[in-house]
Amino acid sequence: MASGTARYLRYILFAFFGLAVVYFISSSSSTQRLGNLSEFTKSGILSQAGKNPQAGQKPADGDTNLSTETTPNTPAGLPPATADGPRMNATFVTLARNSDLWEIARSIRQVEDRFNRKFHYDWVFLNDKPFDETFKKVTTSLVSGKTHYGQIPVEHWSFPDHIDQDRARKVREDMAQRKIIYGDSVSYRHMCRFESGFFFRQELMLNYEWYWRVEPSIELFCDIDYDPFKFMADNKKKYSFVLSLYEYVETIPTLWDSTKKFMKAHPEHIAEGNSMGFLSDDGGETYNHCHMWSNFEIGNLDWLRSKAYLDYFEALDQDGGFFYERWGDAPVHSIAAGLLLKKEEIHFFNDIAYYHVPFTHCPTGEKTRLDLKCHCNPKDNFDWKGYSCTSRFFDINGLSKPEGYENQQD
Ligand SMILES: Nc1nc2c(ncn2[C@@H]2O[C@H](COP(=O)(O)OP(=O)(O)O)[C@@H](O)[C@H]2O)c(=O)[nH]1
Ligand SMILES: *[C@@H]1O[C@H](CO)[C@@H](O)[C@H](O)[C@H]1NC(C)=O
Ligand SMILES: *[C@@H]1O[C@H](CO)[C@@H](O)[C@H](O)[C@H]1NC(C)=O
Ligand SMILES: CC(=O)N[C@H]1CO[C@H](CO)[C@@H](O)[C@@H]1O
Ligand SMILES: [Mg+2]
Repeated sequence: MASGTARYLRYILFAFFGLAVVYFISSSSSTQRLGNLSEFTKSGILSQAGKNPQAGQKPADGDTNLSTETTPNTPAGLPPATADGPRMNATFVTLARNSDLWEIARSIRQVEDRFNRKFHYDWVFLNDKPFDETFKKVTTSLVSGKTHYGQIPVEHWSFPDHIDQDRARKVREDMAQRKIIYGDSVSYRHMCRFESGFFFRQELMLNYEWYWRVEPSIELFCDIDYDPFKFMADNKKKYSFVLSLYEYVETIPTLWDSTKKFMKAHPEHIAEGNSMGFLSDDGGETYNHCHMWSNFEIGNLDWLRSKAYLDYFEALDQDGGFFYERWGDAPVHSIAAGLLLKKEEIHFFNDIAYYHVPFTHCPTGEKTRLDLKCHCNPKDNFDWKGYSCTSRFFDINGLSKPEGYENQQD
C-alpha cells in the first residue's frame, strides 16, 4: 500500500517535471534552447524526463550515425566527411532574391535531409542584387557544404544593346492584356535569359564541372543514397530531368524558327543520334513544345560552356526572343540538350522524387518508393499523364517504362 502511494507520487513528480521541461523549452528562444538543453542533458535530467520529442535527437533509422552525419560547422582546414566514393567537382546552384529566403530555406532543408547531409557538396547562390546578411547567415547554417554568394554582373541581367525597347514594351503590354503568366515582367525575362546563357559562366561557377539547380519551395520526397553527380559522370550523362511537359506556346512562337536557322548555320554542332524525336513529330519541321523542366537540373557545366551551346545561346540572344517574346530557359536548355547531345547523354531520374508547383514526380514502382522511404502520393505522379512528355522520352530511347505506369495515366 505504502510503496504504491510512493510510486504514484513519483509518477506525478515525473509528470510535473516533464511538463516543466517542455514548458521551459517551448518558451525559450532557439539559441537559449540549445545552451540550456545541453545543461539539462549534462545533469541527466532530460534523460530521466524521457519522452519529450524536442529533447532527443531523431530516432536512429538503422544506418544513422549521429556523430558523422551532423556536421554543422567543420573546423577550418578539415575536409568534411563524405559518403563513400570520390568527391565530385560539383555544386548546388540557386538563383534567388533576398525575399526568397524562407522559400529557399525549405528547399535546402529537404535537399540536405534527403541527400547532402551525407555528401556535403557546396552551394552557390546568385543574385542580381547583393545578398543581405540574414540571407547569408540562414543559408550558411542550413547547408552542410561550403556556401558561396555571387552578384551577377549587370551585362548578364539587362537588355542587350540591339533590343528595341519600344517593341519589347509593347510585347509586355500585349501579354499583360492576354494574361500570359509573367508576360508583363521584365525581371522574369532577365531571369530566363540569365539561366539560359550566363549562370554557368559566373565566376563562382567556373570552379565546378557539375551543377544541381535548386529553386525556392521545391520538395524532395525520397532518400537519395548515392551520388547523382557521380552517376552522371560514370554513365557519360550531360543533362538530366525529372519532369517534362509542353511549353505554353504563346511564350515561344518563333523559338523553333530561330532554332532551325541555327541548325542550318551550324550543322557541325548538331549531334548524331540526338533527341529530335523528343522535340518534333515531323523530323524537325515543327516543334511539339516538349521540354524538360529546368527548375530541377543536374548537368555538366563544361557542356554549357562549350562552343556548341554558346553558339546556340548567342544565336537566340541575337534574335531577341527573350524580350520580344518570353522564351523560358527550360525550352532553351531542352532544345539544346535535344540537338547538341547524343540521346544517351540525357538522363531521366526516376528515383529523385520532386515537386515544384504545380507538378509532382513520384517514382513509379512501389519497391522503389518503399526502399527510398518516399513520402509522395503515387497518384500525384505526373509522368504518364497526357500533358507530360516523359513517355515520349522513353519511346525515343527504347526504354521500357517502369512497372505500374499503366495505372497512373489519369
Ligand atoms: N535574384 C533574382 N532571382 C530571381 C528573380 N526572379 C526569379 N528569380 C529566381 O529565379 C528562379 C525562377 O523563378 P520563379 O519565380 O521560381 O519562376 P517559376 O518557377 O517559373 O514560376 C527562382 O530560383 C527565383 O528565386 C529576380 O528578379 N532576381
Ligand atoms: C560513428 O562514427 C564514428 C566516427 O567515424 C565511429 O567511430 C563510430 O564507430 C560510428 N558508429 C557507428 C554505430 O557506426
Ligand atoms: C573543377 O572543374 C573546373 C571546370 O571544369 C576546373 O577548372 C577545375 O580545375 C576542376 N577542379 C578540380 C579540383 O578538378
Ligand atoms: C546559453 C544560454 O542561453 N543559457 C541560458 C540558460 O538559461 C539561463 C536561465 O535559466 C540563462 O541565464 C542562460 O543565459
Ligand atoms: Mg520556381
